[in-house]
Amino acid sequence: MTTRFLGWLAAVAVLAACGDSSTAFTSGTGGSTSTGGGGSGNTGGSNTGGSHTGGSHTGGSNTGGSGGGTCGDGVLDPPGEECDDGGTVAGDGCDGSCQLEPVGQTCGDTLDAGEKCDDGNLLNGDGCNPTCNFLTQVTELAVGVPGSILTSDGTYLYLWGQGGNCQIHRAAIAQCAPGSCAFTPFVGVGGCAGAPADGPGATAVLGPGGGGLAFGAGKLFFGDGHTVRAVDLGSATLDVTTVAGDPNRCGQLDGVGGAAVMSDVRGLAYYGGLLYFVDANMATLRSVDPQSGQVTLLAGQTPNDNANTNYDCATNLCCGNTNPGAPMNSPRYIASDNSGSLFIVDTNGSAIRRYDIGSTTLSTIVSGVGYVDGVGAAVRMDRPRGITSDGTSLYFGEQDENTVRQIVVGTATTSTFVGVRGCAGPANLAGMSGGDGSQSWTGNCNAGAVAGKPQFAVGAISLSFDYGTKAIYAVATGNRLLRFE
Ligand SMILES: [Ca+2]
Ligand SMILES: [Ca+2]
Ligand SMILES: [Ca+2]
Ligand SMILES: [Ca+2]
Repeated sequence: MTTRFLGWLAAVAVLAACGDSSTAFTSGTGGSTSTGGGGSGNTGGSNTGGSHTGGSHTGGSNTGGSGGGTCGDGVLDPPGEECDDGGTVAGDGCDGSCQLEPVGQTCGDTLDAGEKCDDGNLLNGDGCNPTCNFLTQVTELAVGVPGSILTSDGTYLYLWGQGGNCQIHRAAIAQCAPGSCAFTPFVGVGGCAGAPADGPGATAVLGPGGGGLAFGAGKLFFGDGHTVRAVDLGSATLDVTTVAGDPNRCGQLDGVGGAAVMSDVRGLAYYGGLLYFVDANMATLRSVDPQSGQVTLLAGQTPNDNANTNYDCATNLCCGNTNPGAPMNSPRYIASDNSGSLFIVDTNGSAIRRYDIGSTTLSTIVSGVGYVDGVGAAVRMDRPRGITSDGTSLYFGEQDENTVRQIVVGTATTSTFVGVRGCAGPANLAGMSGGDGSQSWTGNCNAGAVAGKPQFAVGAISLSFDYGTKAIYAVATGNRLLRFE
């Protein structure tokens, strides 16, 4: 491993079951373990020919299990690979051994190789971010996209959740431009009718929720209410199975497959042979072994111990975990560092936490209610949402504040990546092209327009860093698809 910085990856977002100030969405998030490059093994269809990565879209098969994998095949194979951009060229953020190359080491002076920009400072939101890998340029690609939970595999963007008509959709990244990012159904019969049913992707019945998306072990995992389900990417018919949980039971009980019980499955992340997820209602982190179906409680409050089942999810524990001893309040999103750490967004707990898989330790990186940029303990946050990582930093949405913030993990330095806090200007982003000083949108943000800073009145809910395009994609209020680059 080249670095103890974060791994990369992941994604996303969304919100809430109840007690959430927004009513637009109902569900949670998803980490992703997929990365740049190819991923053609992921579909029953064909990859679009063009390579947007410069690397080859050889795709290849997703390797099952926890190990192995081929570096440069465009399929992330953790552990072992922290990234896979579809090639073995170093100096582009992902080296020839598929280890991440930390960014930002020479940021703040002049432009160096590997930097997208360098404006001579370490300030954020001014056209070049403090790790010199984003211009903080914002582009709105589409409005009303079919889903609120986002991830990518380097070739496609995948959407799930609110607005998705009980289907998972996808769009080819290379074909996404403003106004022309076309999503088509990937799996799910659609219509939101009938009980959940497994089977070929075209006929499987999915729920309306959307509790996260994550690639791993040749599958696309998705949270679906009280269950974890998966699309078998190696099957020609994209078969959907239920990995664990019972759609008719709610609560918390470890067990195998359908005997396990969960309440509100959210952020997903795959690492080392296990799929990790948070349960927003139960305020816990759990894992499921995709092979055996074994579900295991890893961290979280203990009152919801494994003796409790059959909770009324409408009234129990939702957003109300006020037990002062509880280590989390309402975790909803995960970003996976592909070297053994999970970064958990505790939305109602106003905290970003870290779970170390090796030592099974849960710790807090930043926490505290408010909105203060700064370092470590000085940082305050509102209600953080979807999260993703570029390998050095975490990026998360402050949906209620209309900003996206950046945490450089090595130093816990937190700053506002894009947006102006509290901006309540027009929701229409048309005409806004970003924060590099060239944007034409001026708006009427009530915080006052700030020269050179993009600002918008939409809250980012779900984020996914795409390694191939070195961009962060986000779904924001109104199912707006944004691109930060
Ligand atoms: Ca690989
Ligand atoms: Ca590379
Ligand atoms: Ca530099
Ligand atoms: Ca700067």
